[in-house]
Amino acid sequence: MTCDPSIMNRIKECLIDLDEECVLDLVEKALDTGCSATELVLGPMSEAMQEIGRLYEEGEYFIAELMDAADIFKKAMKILRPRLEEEARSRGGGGRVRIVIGTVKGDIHDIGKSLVATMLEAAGYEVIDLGVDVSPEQFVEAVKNYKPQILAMSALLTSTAKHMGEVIDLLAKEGLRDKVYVIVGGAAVTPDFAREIGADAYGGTAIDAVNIVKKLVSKDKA
Ligand code: B1M
Repeated sequence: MTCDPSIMNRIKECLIDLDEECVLDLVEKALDTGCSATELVLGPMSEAMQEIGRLYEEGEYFIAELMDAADIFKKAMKILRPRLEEEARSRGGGGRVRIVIGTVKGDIHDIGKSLVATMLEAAGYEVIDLGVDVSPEQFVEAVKNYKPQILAMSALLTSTAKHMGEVIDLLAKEGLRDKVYVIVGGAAVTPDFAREIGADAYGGTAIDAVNIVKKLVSKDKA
């Protein structure tokens, strides 16, 4: 079965229109008719969120609409999560690797970070999710406590992405920088920014994050 592109377009339109019933019905229908959960989340649903962000920038949508959109996205994720996990499991990974993840200080966007956490967990990794608005001190404390192989940070605001660099500096100051790989992502992060702050890798999507972890961990084993 292949996924009908028209159903993907309709999901995007319904999410942009903040029509919850339509999004949830179509997501169920799309799964029943052969769409993969991964392509729905990374395709029409993510594209709709970007468009909603654009409408907000242009003054057509306000915070209330962003919150509604986030609410609908999360409800759709409840339907999609089991399939998303199944699909991530089939891509493989795993094997006693611990990952600490969080959204940086001052930033409460949690949808992308939680999606990355879900995909990593489903791929078989142990994920410790610190949540949102996580300070550099909290990230470093978690590295000390949980001794993860990977520290994953998400940032959606340009004003707060700088805290990722502060976390890396603090890790170095505490003598922990070479004990953990740091991967970064989120709409406010670019590959150049990731290089500038000294991160080990940048992920554009949740799937990238899983692939990066796989690569970093296999480097360790080699
Ligand atoms: Co806000 N917001 N928001 N918002 N919001 C953005 C990010 C914005 C781009 C909208 C816009 O103006 N176009 C803009 C930031 C501008 C900037 O800094 N450049 C913005 C703003 C300005 C704000 C406020 C400041 C608004 C205000 O109060 N005046 C405020 C800030 C609050 C705060 O954090 N302190 C705010 C608030 C909110 C809500 C609370 C209303 C809500 C969030 C609800 C929630 O998360 N629970 C919200 C929303 C919904 C958005 C948009 C519309 C959608 C974000 C989203 O969930 N996308 C967003 C527009 C946009 O991003 N273009 C916007 C879907 C999600 C799947 O994508 O999180 O990017 P994303 O994750 C992707 C990838 O980035 C990647 O994987 C995911 C997909 O595969 N990824 C990683 C993410 N983390 C990763 C980590 C990795 C690897 C990949 O490795 C570790």
